Amino acid sequence: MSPKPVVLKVGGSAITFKDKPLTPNLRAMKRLAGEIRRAEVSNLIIVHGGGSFGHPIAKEYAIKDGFKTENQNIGFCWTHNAMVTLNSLFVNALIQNGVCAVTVAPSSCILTKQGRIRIFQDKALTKLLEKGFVPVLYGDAVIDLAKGFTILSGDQLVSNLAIKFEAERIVVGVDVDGLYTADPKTNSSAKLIKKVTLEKLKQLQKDVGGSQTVDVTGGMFGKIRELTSAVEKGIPVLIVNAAKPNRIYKALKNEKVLGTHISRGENNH
Ligand code: IP8
Repeated sequence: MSPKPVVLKVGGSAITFKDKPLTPNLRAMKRLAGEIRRAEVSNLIIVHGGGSFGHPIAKEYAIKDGFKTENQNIGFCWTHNAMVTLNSLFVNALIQNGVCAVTVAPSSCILTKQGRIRIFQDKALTKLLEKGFVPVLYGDAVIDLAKGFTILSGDQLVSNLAIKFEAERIVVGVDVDGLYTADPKTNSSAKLIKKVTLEKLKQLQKDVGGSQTVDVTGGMFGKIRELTSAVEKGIPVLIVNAAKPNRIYKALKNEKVLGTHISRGENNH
C-alpha cells in the first residue's frame, strides 16, 4: 500500500513577485523544483497560489463576489488564463528537474457553492496519484452553483485534498518564516510562533492581520481559517519560508526546520 500523501502548498508570493503584476520568479521556481525533486516524497500533491498572476485580475473584475455584470466574464477568463500561465511555468520547472508533475486544472473538475467546494470530480487525480505522478493544482477562477463564478483559494483546495486523501501532513510554503504574533513585515516586535494547537490557533485568527499586497482570498488570515478544518481531522500543518533555500526540502523530508507547526492538540496530533 502506498504511503499517505503529503500535500504541499507553494504560496503565490514564493513563485511570483507579488507587487509586480504577472511577473514570475523563475529562479525561485527552479530552486523549489530542485528541492521538491531531492526530497523524493513518494506520494505528493502540490497546490500553488496566485501571487501577482491571479489576484490583481481577480480583484479588478470582482470575480470572488460572483457574477453581477456581463463584462466580468472576460475577467473570469483572464484570471483563469493568468493562473494557467503561472501553472505552466511552475510545472515546466518541476518537469525539468525530474519531478513527474501533471497539471490538474481546478476549474475543469471542481464546482463551488457560495465559495465552498461542492463537487470535485477527482477520479483522474486519484489515478494520477496511484500511478506515481505528482498532481499540481492551483487557486483558480471556478464556476459557483450559487454565485455564477468565484475564486477558489489554493488553501481551501489544500485542506479539501488533505482530508479527501487522508494526508499524512500538509506543508505550506510562504514568504515569511511562519506564523507571527503580528505582521512581521510591518511590526518589528512580531514574534515567530514555532508550535501552536488548534485552540491557540483560533485565538490567532483574531490577532493575525491579512497580508499587505492584493490578496483576494484573505492572506495569512484566510490561510489559517482554511487549514483549521484539516488540523481538526488530525492532519498536522507545517508553515515554512519557501523563499529561503532548503526550508521546503527539510519540511518535505520531515527534518527539523524553522517554521510553525500546527497540530490538533491531544498527543501532539
Ligand atoms: O493565492 C487564489 O489562490 P491563492 C488564486 O491560494 C486566484 O489564494 C485566481 C486569485
